[in-house]
Amino acid sequence: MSEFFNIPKIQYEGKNSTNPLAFKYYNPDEVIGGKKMREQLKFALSWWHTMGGDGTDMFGVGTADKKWGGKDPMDIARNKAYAAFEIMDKLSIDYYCFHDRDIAPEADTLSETNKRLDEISDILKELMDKSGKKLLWGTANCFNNPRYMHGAGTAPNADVFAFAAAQIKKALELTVKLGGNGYVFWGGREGYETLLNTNLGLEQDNMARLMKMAVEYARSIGFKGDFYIEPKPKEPTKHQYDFDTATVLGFLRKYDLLGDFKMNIEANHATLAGHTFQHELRVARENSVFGSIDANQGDMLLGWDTDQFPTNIYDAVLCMYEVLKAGGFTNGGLNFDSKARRGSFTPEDIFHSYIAGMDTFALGLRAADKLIKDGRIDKFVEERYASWNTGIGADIIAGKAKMPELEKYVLEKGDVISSVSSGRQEMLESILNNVLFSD
Ligand code: XUL
Ligand code: CO
Repeated sequence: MSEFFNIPKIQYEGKNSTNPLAFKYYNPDEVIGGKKMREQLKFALSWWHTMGGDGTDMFGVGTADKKWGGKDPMDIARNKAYAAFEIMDKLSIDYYCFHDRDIAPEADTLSETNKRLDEISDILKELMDKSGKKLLWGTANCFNNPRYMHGAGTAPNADVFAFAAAQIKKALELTVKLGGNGYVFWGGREGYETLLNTNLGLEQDNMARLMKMAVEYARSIGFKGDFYIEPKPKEPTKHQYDFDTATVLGFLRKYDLLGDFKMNIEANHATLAGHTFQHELRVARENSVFGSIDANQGDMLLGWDTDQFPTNIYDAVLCMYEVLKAGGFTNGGLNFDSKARRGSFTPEDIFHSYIAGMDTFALGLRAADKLIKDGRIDKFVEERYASWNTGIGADIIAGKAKMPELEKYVLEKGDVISSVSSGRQEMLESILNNVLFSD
């Protein structure tokens, strides 16, 4: 098969290189923090943006040709597969992620749609066997088709729920067939526009029912990986039930789903929820539900889900700090749920975009490893909480000091203001800069 891109395999040339088609920081086989960079970062290509996204927006048609030389929808779907594996090979990306409808277009009936998926997944399997590339996670697109206008698992109509379940069943089979270690639920239209027409309690119960069915079926066909929920507060609906990590944790606890589900944290979704990317990762880590990451970034001045390739170094450093502190990825990885800007429409822009994103996270990993080895920030935090290790703090934790004992303690001690020390935020920010910009 002839090549789709007149671009050589991208090489690591180091930070002094000025070659735009070279990595400056991502050196896949270099060991950082005890593992090869490719294993620490586990980069994945997103099929929807990279292979399908042509720049269409609310104000205009696409600007990029994503037909890949195909003449009809299935021809395009086949070519997408070959082009995707060429991109992954040339960029040293080891994983990919897809929605069912990204890899094969929906036909008039479910059985015909499923046949199309069988055909394309056979091609994917063959390409994977040849290249060693892997599926990070699969998912079902239950938000695009008009039948899902009021939701899928949270639809007011049981027929729509049934259709979503049938679609997800097939997506799970595809994920297992392709050896995926993850399956994502992103609730595209699982939310509401107005409470005036919404039975919020039933909708959430049903969403949990759908997830339980998915777990039961997937485990019965041999799926050993993780299920992920990808929190997002809004867009396309006004309110999405999977608002943020804390909200999803409450949902998982209520419906007893914690054993099977972890979080797929997306940077732009975090900021839409009014949080930093690091906040979402930290909440997930502290609650043992850190799973996978959709890497991208938003634009604070725009305020919607712009899905830009990540270039913000601070965010990448603090993200990789959380990942390393969580013990690294297990089944998860870093999926670029990112798209080149509408004006960056040439095939070469795909490469520039991924190089920008991958180098940003490579720098993030390098700096996060330095930050942990430097130890000043971790030591500061440890010392800040030292009063919990001995004396009254240890007694509170051990359950030995309750309100009467604490009252006695304070009556004897007097005011405690002298125990309070500075938070030293500026000093810590300065240490972060020092670690980042020293050699
Ligand atoms: C949408 C989004 C999705 C999920 C997968 O904002 O992030 O692409 O990642 O359904
Ligand atoms: Co996403």
